[in-house]
Formats: sequence, structure tokens, C-alpha cells
Amino acid sequence: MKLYYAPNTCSLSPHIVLRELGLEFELIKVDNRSKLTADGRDFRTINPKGYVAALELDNGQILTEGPAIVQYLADMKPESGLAPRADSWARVRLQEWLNFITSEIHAGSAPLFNATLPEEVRAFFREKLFRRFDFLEDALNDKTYLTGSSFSVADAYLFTVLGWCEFFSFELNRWPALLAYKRRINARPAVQAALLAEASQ
Ligand SMILES: N[C@@H](CCC(=O)N[C@@H](CS)C(=O)NCC(=O)O)C(=O)O
Repeated sequence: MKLYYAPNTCSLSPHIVLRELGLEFELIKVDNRSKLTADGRDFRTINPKGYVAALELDNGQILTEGPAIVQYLADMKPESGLAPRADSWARVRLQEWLNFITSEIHAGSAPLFNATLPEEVRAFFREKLFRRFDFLEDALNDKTYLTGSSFSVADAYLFTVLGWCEFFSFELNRWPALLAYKRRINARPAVQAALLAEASQ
């Protein structure tokens, strides 16, 4: 398998999952500005949407959309517990989290990256994001991970998008449970290995 990624982006989530699962894969860096891969190809010929992450399977299929990729990977090793069985209620709960992260936190953060937006507009989106953080703070107050006591693909994704706070120049101190959660995930060997690999390519 090949994971097309760009450093400091949402592709860190499937990257962490690949390492948590101990799967063999090749990392291929994409320049998100030029849309060129590190081996000189036009990334849009691989993913016409033009964004990471994209997973190339050994049979040549390309899978995109972070929440779909991480569930596909977790299902390759169900014994890992990174996602509950596909026909279970617990899996629906996991999907509820993945959808919340993708639409409310990931997409909800996007306007904050846009320096051309007027400050009032950015403030509007920042406050909205903070309300989602308030919700997460409550949800994580008595839990180690989003779905309970074991790490899941949703934690890889939430950790990834929480990492962007430093780009927006705000700290998570206002949400102590969320901050402790982020530190907990950061300490995982697979997470450290993924961060190191992305920093050194
Ligand atoms: N819906 C996609 C969004 C992916 C996405 O937002 N990728 C960003 C990085 S976090 C990207 O590559 N943006 C570059 C672009 O859109 O040109 C997913 O959830 O995987």
C-alpha cells in the first residue's frame, strides 16, 4: 500500500493508523501547492480531488476521504480493536465520532487557515470551533479515549486536527481534559513514529 500525504495535514490520521496496525506501507509526500508527488507525478492523476490523504491499494485502487480510509485499514486487522465490527452498534458510534470530527472540527477549522478572510469572519468560525471543543471537553472528562477505554481510529483523527491549534495561535489550556487527551495520544509510539517520519522526509 502507498499513503499519499502532506506534513501537518489530515493525512497524519491514516498514517498513525497504518503504524498502530503495524501494516507495511510506503509514504509518498505530496506538495499541496504544486500538486506534485515527491517522485514527480501530478497528484491529481492519482486523486482528481487534488487533496490528501489518498491510499493506493496493492490492486491499484485509490481510496480517499480520511474517515473511509481509517475504517478500511482497521478492518484489515479487526483484532486490533481500532474499529468495532462493521455490523455492530459500537461501529455506528465510532462513525458518529468520525463524522463529527470531519465536519465540525476538520472542516470547521478550514476558515481559520484562510488569511484572506476578514477578522470578524474568522472570529465567528473560531467561536463556533470553541463550542465544539466545549462539547469534547465534556465528552472526554471521564474517558481515556473518544469511544471509551480503548484507542480507536477516531482518536488518531481527533489528535491530528487538534494539532492545528498552534497554527491558529491558540492553546488548549482552556479545555484541560482535551489537552490531557492530546498529550496522551501524542505519547503513543506509533504517533511519535508517524510524526518523526513526516518531519524527516
Ligand atoms: N474530505 C477530505 C478532506 C481532505 C483535506 O481537507 N485535505 C487537505 C489537507 S488537511 C488538503 O490536502 N488540502 C489541499 C487542497 O484542497 O488543495 C477528507 O476528509 O479526507
